[in-house]
Amino acid sequence: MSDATPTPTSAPYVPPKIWTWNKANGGRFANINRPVAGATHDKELPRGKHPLQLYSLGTPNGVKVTVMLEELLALGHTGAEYDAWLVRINEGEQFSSGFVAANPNSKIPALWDYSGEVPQRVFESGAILLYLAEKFGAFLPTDLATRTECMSWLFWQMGSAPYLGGGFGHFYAYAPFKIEYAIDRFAMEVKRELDVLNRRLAESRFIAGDEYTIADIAIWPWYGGMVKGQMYEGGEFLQVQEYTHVIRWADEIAKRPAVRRGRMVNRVMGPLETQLHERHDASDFDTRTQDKLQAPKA
Ligand SMILES: N[C@@H](CCC(=O)N[C@@H](CS)C(=O)NCC(=O)O)C(=O)O
Repeated sequence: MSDATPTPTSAPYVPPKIWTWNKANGGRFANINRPVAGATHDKELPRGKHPLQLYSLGTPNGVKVTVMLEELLALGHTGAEYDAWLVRINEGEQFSSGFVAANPNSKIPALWDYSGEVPQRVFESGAILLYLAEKFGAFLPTDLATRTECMSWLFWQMGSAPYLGGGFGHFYAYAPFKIEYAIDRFAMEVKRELDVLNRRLAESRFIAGDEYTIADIAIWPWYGGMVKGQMYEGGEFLQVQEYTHVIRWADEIAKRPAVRRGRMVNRVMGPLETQLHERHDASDFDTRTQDKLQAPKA
């Protein structure tokens, strides 16, 4: 801990009249977090040969999109061929002028689609999934009732995951000191969310019904990872083994070849043979044969 890192004191914190930015707040991402938007430096994004250009990182939000693209390719949609470029968010690459043009919110994932007359940017992982599902007519049910169920769960994920990541994950794993109140609040909420999913998956094979959809693709990297004990080292703390239906669903999805490929793309953590930092062609996976791909944890 540096000298600038605040430590908890017994005196209760009283917010000042006007908030000021404490640049050295000691948090894991203090070096990149800031209270203003916009670019910090001029740099264009690289562009490859395919119409779809993805700028991302292998986090749960990034994995949603690479899984979707690999699933589309597995279905035979050759128009879903893509270049995936790595954005190192811990080095502030999301604040380049090129990235901000793709996503004014400066967060991965961001996509440019150059297939039309006018290039289309898409940001927010849920919006990217929906865009690709509509563009290729896949993983989005066509009957109104199931489509609506799928959309409800997709938006549920977009609203709920920040409690898991920004709330529980941040205060349990990343904050410079443990705050019981914050950990309690978010542990309770995440357990409630896991129970919501567990009850749904007790009655349904996939999230929206019998079909695998973008709702599964959105929820799996977050809550599937959580119940498999792969996030924040918080599995035992949250007793994730209780959510047996979520585990059954997570295991089934993890076995899909497209999911196993998609989770490798832009990944910078874990065993080297599970990382494909950039992806420009299907053959990029060849150096890592299927049997070397990380098997889902049992
Ligand atoms: N709601 C956004 C969240 C994206 C997001 O939080 N991305 C994180 C990585 S998972 C990020 O880019 N963080 C960089 C930063 O906050 O500066 C989405 O689903 O696309």
